[in-house]
Order: sequence, then C-alpha cells, then structure tokens
Amino acid sequence: MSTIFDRILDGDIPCHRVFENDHVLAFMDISPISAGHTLVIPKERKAKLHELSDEAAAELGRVLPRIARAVCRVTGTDDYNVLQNNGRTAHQAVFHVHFHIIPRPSQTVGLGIHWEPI
Ligand code: DGP
Repeated sequence: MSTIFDRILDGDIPCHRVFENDHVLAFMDISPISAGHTLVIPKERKAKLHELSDEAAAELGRVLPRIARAVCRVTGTDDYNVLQNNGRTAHQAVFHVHFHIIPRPSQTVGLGIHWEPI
C-alpha cells in the first residue's frame, strides 16, 4: 500500500528535510505537537517496525541519536519523547515506519502555549 511518505520519498510532495542519507530521511511533522517535532523514516517501504530488514533497522538506530541531538540543538531543549506507532489500534495513521522526535520544552504545554501563573 502506497502512503503519503512514499510520495515524500519520491519527491512528489514537498517536506522540510532536516536529514537524509541513503537509508533514512528526517523531516518536520506537518502537524507538530511542539516546535521541532521531527519524523524519521527508513527509505525501506515497510508499514511496521518488525517488518524492517536488519540493515534498515540498524541504520535507523545509528542515526536516530544523531538526529535527536540536532533537534535538541535547534530547539534548545534536552527533553523529548521518541514515539513510534504500529497499526491502526496503536494510532498509526501513516503506514510507513516512522519515529516521532517530539521536543518537550519546559515552559510550554501542548502546541507551544505559554502558561503564566494564574
Ligand atoms: P502516526 O499517527 O504515528 O502515523 O503519525 C503520522 C504523522 O505524520 C502525523 O504526526 C502527521 C504526519 N504527517 C502526515 N502527513 C504528512 C505530510 O504530508 N507531511 C508531513 N511532513 N507530515 C505528515
């Protein structure tokens, strides 16, 4: 089954690319939970994590910390979630393996809303 991420990989629709090599692409999420919310995808076209080849999985494991470091640098926070959904009941919406890197800056809640003491 073809997904929107296939179209991004094929260059048919644009994305804000932040990292790319022969095996992995990282780009900004179109609906960010926080500023800097980044998606990391293998170029191998598989829906779920357990379907990936050892080679694709190893390369993802190699570059994820590097991309997380860059996200920390540009957002100025060291706190973040790494989220990875597999299957409809696990809230996967795009059926191409992807990791979310979601920065968690200390002064923001949700979509960058700044709360002052009430
Ligand atoms: P998930 O629920 O884990 O499958 O999350 C899919 C994510 O993909 C969601 O946070 C929004 C993002 N997304 C969906 N379509 C596009 C798109 O066309 N471009 C970009 N940059 N992100 C997309």
